[in-house]
Amino acid sequence: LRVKALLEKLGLAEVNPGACSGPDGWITDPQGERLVSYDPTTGEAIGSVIQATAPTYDAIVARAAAAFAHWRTVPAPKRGLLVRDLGNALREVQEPLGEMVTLEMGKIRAEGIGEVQEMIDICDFALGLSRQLYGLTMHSERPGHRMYEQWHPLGPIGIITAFNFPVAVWSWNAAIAAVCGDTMVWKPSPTTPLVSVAVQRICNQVMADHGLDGIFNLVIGSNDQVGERMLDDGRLPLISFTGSVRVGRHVAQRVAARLGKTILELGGNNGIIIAEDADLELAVRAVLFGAVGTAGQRCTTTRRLIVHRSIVDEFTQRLARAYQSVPIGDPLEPGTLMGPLISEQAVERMMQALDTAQAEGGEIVTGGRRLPHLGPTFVEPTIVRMPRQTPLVCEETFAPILYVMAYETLDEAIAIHNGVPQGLSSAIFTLNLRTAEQFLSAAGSDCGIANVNIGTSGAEIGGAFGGEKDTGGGRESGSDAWKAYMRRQTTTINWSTELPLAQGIQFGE
Ligand code: UN1
Repeated sequence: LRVKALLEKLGLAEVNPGACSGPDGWITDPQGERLVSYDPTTGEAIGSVIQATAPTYDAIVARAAAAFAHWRTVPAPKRGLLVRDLGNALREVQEPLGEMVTLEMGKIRAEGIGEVQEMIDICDFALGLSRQLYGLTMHSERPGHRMYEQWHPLGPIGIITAFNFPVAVWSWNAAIAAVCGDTMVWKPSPTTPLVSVAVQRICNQVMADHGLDGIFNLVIGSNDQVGERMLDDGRLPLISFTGSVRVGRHVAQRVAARLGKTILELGGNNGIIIAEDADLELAVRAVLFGAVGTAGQRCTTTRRLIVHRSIVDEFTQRLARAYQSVPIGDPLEPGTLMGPLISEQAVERMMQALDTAQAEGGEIVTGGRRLPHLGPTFVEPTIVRMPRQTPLVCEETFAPILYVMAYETLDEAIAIHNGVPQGLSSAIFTLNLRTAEQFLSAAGSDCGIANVNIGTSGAEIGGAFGGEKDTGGGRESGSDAWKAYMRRQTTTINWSTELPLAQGIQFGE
């Protein structure tokens, strides 16, 4: 009953048209295959959509390209108003949309609503940004010349998102891209089609209110019919991809083959160093949120703890007690702190990782079991004490497993910390200024995000979000991440009556 009410509030009650956007209505492919969305908590089907086939994909990109021809000429501050109204529309549905994220993805209600808050925040940010797409002015070496750079819209862009932040990651891209003058085509995760339909419906309304269409477009479809075509589609100068390192590598190569641009947000294997002088109370709380929050399914989830040998036993015990009191269950129930994993396969992968961990000398400190009485997607959050950073610890397993390792010197801790292929988020807990600054120095953390006395997850939208190495190098969201969505043009204007050449070259008389 509750589900029905939720679907009705979001206009999803009769979703079957599903597949694609279009302000003049949804396109249903007669040949499209039905995609069912399941509630990971109960395993029940929530609804289904008809997926797009290649011809519909083509039509949607053509629509985005046609809309771009107009949208790029609208002044950026005016483009900001569209995004302002998108943010306001999201405010109105924050609760039901957040609950829908919870229903379809399984993160707890507070985090579902927090995800929509992240969408609202980025719309506010983008509105301000629409008056701040600054280019630099340079002093020309030639008299009577002026030199500057301007930022132009890039084109229709492709956005491919993952299940774990099914709508917020879209919004980081979409809100910024829209004020930058780009139009876009969104391919959501096949696991979370309904929230994307809900968001597209909101976009359609906001576009219609502004007399616009074709700026925000949704295409739900298979990799074969949609995903791969996006990678090869010369009409999309930029593909922003969030997902695994394995798929990200493929995306990077395919898009690079046509000299397209990518923004890659791939895996993380985020570590926290706990120094001997850390505020342990604070650290326990931060690790708990970082490692157990979202059932360990954030890119920024804390997966590794590197603890000073003198406190590792005590800290691990304190943390284990906190783990044992985590309420696990229905993510829509108030009080629940951990919901299900996204699928039974995810549970399977977690159990395999735990077997490997033990084969590599690890000891399970707490957790490690499935919770079949709650359902096949429920597990205990797990702490594994590792003798060292084994090959398994260097991998990202998208589940609530935390590996604990001990260190003696800060140099050793940083070496362990940086000794994995990924480089997204990192943190240190210390009250010592020198220790903190060493961690933040050029010889410290090699990640895109480095925190002191805060955990690895839960970044604000105002900063640039992304990471190095296998994480893919992309930056999204705040700071100057907008530049990736525009093309830079360097301009020199000669207002003199002479034609001096740069570098003092004399050519002819
Ligand atoms: C992700 O897991 O894909 O910093 C993104 C965080 C969130 C975003 C996570 N703001 O944890």
